[in-house]
Amino acid sequence: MLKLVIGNKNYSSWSMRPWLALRANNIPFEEIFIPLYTDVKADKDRILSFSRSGKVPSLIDGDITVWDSLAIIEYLAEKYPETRLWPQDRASRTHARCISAEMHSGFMPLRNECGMNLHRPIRAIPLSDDARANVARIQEIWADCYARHGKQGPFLFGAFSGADAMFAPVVHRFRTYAIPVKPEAQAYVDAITSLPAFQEWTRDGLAEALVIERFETV
Ligand SMILES: N[C@@H](CCC(=O)N[C@@H](CS)C(=O)NCC(=O)O)C(=O)O
Repeated sequence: MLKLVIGNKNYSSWSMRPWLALRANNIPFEEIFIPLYTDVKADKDRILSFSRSGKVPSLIDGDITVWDSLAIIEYLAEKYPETRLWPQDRASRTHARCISAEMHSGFMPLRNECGMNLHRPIRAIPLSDDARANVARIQEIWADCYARHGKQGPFLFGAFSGADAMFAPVVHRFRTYAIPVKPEAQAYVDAITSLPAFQEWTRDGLAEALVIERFETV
């Protein structure tokens, strides 16, 4: 069976992505949980035993290890083509890959200022101009996808795709930091928050007792 190595569901937005891709598609997997940011050497060594990057997530499929969230989604899309993790037509698939890569490699101001923390009381904070520009760009992406594919379903490309797995964690950040969502992007936020897999991850994350003080100051 596939094994997915993940970190704290409360804090680890990168772990959430492949977990959602698997769960939303009912692909069975064993979850290997390693607490992050504990400063316990044994925890770090355990992560390193799965991936020399020292980071989670990692997917283990027999003798194949995939140690990056987007690479895992690519791997799953190849291994399970019936899941349609990428859209069928080339133009939409390219678009899905572009926005996924944009999310994967960018939006650092928003990420740095609004770390994922599910149990943080919902409260707005002042955002830098750069983070506000990130918020605007993300909503532009959602609204553009909705205009193109909204008739096919509520997700970015109609049905749930790898792009949704990539963007779902940021929906949590919008919620936790009370970031206002424009009406044309709201349908997408509603679709993600209604997804059973998203709700399951959120429930699990909220139930986690592990608190990492340095993430609790924002
Ligand atoms: N590019 C990687 C980034 C993974 C990453 O930064 N993971 C964080 C958790 S969200 C991590 O493992 N941090 C542990 C550490 O730095 O000790 C991916 O997308 O999978």
